[in-house]
Amino acid sequence: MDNASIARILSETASLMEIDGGDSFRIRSYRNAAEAIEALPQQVSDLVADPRKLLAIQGIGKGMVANLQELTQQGKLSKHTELVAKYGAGMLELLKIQGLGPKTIALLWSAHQACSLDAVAQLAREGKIRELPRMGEKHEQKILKAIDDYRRIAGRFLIDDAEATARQLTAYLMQPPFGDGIEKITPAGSLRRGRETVGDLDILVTGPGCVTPPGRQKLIEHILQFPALADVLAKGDNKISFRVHTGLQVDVRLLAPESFGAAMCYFTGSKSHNVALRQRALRMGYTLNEYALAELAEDGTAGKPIASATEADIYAALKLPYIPPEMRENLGEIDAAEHGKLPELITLTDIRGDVHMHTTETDGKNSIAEMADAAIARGYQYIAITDHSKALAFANGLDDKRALEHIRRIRQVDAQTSAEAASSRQSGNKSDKPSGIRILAGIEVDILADGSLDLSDEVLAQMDLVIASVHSHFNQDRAQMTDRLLRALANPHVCILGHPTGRLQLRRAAYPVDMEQLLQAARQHKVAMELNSYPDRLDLNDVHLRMAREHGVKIVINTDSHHTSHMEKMSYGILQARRAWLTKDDVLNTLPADKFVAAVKKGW
Ligand code: DGT
Ligand code: CA
Ligand code: CA
Ligand code: ZN
Repeated sequence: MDNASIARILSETASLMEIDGGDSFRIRSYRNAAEAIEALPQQVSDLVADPRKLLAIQGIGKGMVANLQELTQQGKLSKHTELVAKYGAGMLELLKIQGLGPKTIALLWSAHQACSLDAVAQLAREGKIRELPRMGEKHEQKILKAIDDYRRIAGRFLIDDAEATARQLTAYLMQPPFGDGIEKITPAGSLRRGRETVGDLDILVTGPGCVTPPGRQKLIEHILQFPALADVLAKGDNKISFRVHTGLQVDVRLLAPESFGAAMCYFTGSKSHNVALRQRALRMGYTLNEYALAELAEDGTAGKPIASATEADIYAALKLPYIPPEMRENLGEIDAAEHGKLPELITLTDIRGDVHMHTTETDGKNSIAEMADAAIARGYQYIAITDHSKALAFANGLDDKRALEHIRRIRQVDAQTSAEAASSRQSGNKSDKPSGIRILAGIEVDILADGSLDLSDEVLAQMDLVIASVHSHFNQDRAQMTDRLLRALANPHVCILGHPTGRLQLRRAAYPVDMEQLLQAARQHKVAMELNSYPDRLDLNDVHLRMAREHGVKIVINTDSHHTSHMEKMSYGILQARRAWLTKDDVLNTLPADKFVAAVKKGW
């Protein structure tokens, strides 16, 4: 069982204990342990053998060790199982509703024995929630809306969660002796297309072990032992579908190597790209299915196979260049391919710097120097440190005075790393690791409710880079929010609009805003739009990114890292950029440091 699953079960147990009226001290010990494990770099399963190592982790007390041993050995926790049996799985779903905490749920349970989404929605519609202590009509409406929102997104997963499961399964299958019969394991479906969330995971496996029925049966038996597997949904001759502990469904298909390309093409989708591709095949006298592109026989069936082993073979036989998976949405890509007009999509290696990140000075977990080292390890030429401003009090945001002190410190660390790099060059250091990095002194300044900024213009003027972001008053209407953002864009110090629509995936919808007007203003004032790569955000999304590009507005792809490990999230931003057909030229942080600073500061 991985850390994320362990943390989830502990946190669910804490909430269920709270609903159950449990002891607050014990409840807290479960919550603390869940938080500690979520942030833990090592796997709990590697530590359980030695309780001292567990106890050394802050947040894990004596009472928790036995629980962790039970979780890693049994894959479940009896306290959790017992409470889920008492209240039902519907209770766990209720806990996921925005604004419904354990306290309110406990109230709904004691007054009405409500323990499912349906039951609570029903109570709200009947006006029975407003009658409860400390509740009102407003609460009732909010709960109804939150249940609606939840139902819309339920069953989808963040892209990094899906990818983590894909990696785990791949690593498991690749181990000998089974791994010997496997040549390739690839995710297909929405994950391969880089969609911002994933409904279910489609995994394609090929190799000599997938050719004969007995070989496939052995592999399927082996998959049944996958440690993250929770329950099996369907099992066939060359396919198995199951759910993992997080609730994500996984469809695994075992394929003969000669039809692997056709299967990749079919199961990568999207469905509408497939349909368009099949129509093209038919016009050319071919038929296309998950096994092959084949000649169309007189009777309409598949005749002699034309191409099937690789996707490139299939596209080539259809007289098309290879179309990258991120573009396969039937949004003009086949036409562009036919006319040789496929753009050269941006790649991760085009990125030369990450210019939105936080440090321990506000709500980050690492120092300036640690962030810089992590960026050097990624081969970046520059970063910008952009901590929060004071309106974000819970994040310990900076006022004018602290902001100035902070940029002084950033510049000091910058001077130090430059000096170290120079002396290492002089001493003829021939190591492969690039040393030295430009550390820009920036800020992520809050856009206040009226569109003014949280720090004075004098202070903002001293920054190498200013990101302006909304972190409060999300409930303004469209006109108000648009005016607010337009006012922020008009401030001459603002270089980038941070996470421009404020959505939190699977949790909070984007605030309403006139994107058309926003992009026109961005173009006029030369303010770049951020593509925030954090999987919860991915903001701007692919549709808005494409709009931005059409408006001639430049993009900056950032991670908004609050920890050195977050820098790797850049890849998810790149996927969205590719889905929007962006090239290197559309993205400012593909520029070398000097050019980037000039562009972001003085305009592009
Ligand atoms: P998801 O799972 O909702 O995030 O989205 P996908 O795209 O992964 O959809 P999924 O898992 O239902 O199917 C995977 C791929 O299989 C899909 O992208 C295209 C292909 N596919 C599935 N059903 C059909 C179909 O009825 N017709 C065609 N042409 N392709 C299909
Ligand atoms: Ca899928
Ligand atoms: Ca599927
Ligand atoms: Zn930020």
